[in-house]
Amino acid sequence: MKKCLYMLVAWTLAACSTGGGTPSETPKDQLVAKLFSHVEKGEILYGHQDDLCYGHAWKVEDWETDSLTRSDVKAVTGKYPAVMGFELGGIEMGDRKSLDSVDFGLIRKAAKLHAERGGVVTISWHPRNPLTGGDAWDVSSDQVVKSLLEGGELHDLFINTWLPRLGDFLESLGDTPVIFRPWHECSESWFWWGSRLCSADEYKALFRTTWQYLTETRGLPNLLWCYSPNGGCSPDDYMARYPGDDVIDLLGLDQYEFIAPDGFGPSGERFAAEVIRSLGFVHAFSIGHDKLMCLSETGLEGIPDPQWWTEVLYPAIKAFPIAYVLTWRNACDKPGHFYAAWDGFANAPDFQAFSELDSIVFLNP
Ligand code: BMA
Repeated sequence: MKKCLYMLVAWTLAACSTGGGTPSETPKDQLVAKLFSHVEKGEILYGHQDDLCYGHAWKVEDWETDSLTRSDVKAVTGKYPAVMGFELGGIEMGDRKSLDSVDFGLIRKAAKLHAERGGVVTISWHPRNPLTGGDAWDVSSDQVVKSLLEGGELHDLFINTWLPRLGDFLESLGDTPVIFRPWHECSESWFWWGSRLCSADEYKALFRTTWQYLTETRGLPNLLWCYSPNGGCSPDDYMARYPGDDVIDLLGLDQYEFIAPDGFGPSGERFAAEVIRSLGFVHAFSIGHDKLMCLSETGLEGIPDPQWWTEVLYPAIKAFPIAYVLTWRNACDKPGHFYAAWDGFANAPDFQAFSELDSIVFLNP
C-alpha cells in the first residue's frame, strides 16, 4: 500500500531526526516525521488558536519584553497546547497588526518560541478582498479570484505585493516549521474564495500560485501545506477543489458545533455524528493520497456544555489518525467568543480531564 511507503519514509526521517538529522533534512521533513510518529502511536495533538498572544479577558501588552508564558490552556491544564495557530490577515496590506489586532512582531515571537518549546505551529490567513477593499467575508463579487490570476487586473498586486509580504513574514520565521493553511473552508461561500465565488479551476490556480510563489520562487523550506474545506459537504465536494498531491501535505477539516433550539445535548450528538462522517471520508482520502490528516478548526463557542471535551469532542475524534485537533481563539475583547476553557470557567474540569487522556497530547512547560 502506498501509505506504507510514505510511513517508511516518515519512519526513516524520524530515525534521522533522533540521530541529529541529515544535512538535507528540511524543517518541513522534521515536522512531517514528528507528526507521523504521533499518529503511529495513536496520539492526537491538541491545538489552540492565538494561545500565547491573548486569552479570555487578557492580552500581552508589551510583547517585546513579555516572556510569553501566559496561556488560558496552561492555566487550566498545567500544559501548553501542543499546536498553536496564528493568523496573518492584514500582512498582505503591510499592516503592523493582524485583523485581530495582534502585532505581527508578537505573532513571530510567539510562533518561534512555541516551536523552540517543542510545539507545532499552524498559520491561517484571512486576507482582505483586494477587489472591493472589504474584508475576507466580503462576497459581493464573484470576480475576485479571477482578478488575481494570470491575465487578471490584480495579478500584479498579488504576485508583486501581496505574496511577497506574506513570504517575507513566513521567511522571518527562519527554521520554524509551519503548517500553512491558506484559502480554507473553500467548500462554503462565506469567503471571497468560496465555492460559489470562483470555479474549481480558478480556486486550484489560486492555491497553486500561492504555493509556487512561496515554495519555488522563495524556496521556503519550512512549509507544510494544508487543504481544509468545511465539514458538512459530500466527499466529492470535499475533493472538488483539491490543489494536487504535489502541493498538499495534510488533509484538514474545519467543523464547528452550533447549538440548535433543542439544546446542547442533541446538538452535540449531531455534531459528533457529522465529524465522524466527515473524518471517515477524509481518512479514506488520506490513505489514497498518502497524506496526513487533521481537524484543522473546531469548537463550540462559549462551551456551554459542561462535558463537551470528554463526551462530545473526544468520542468524535478518537477513532481517527488525525495529527491534531485545534479549537479556535479565546478573544480578549469579545467575552462570549472563546473555544478553550479558561481558569474559573465551568467547563474547566472537563477540559482538564481531556488533557489527561492518554491519547491526547499537550506540551509540558
Ligand atoms: C473568526 C472570528 C473572528 C476573527 C477571525 C480570524 O472565526 O474569531 O473574530 O477575526 O476568525 O481570526
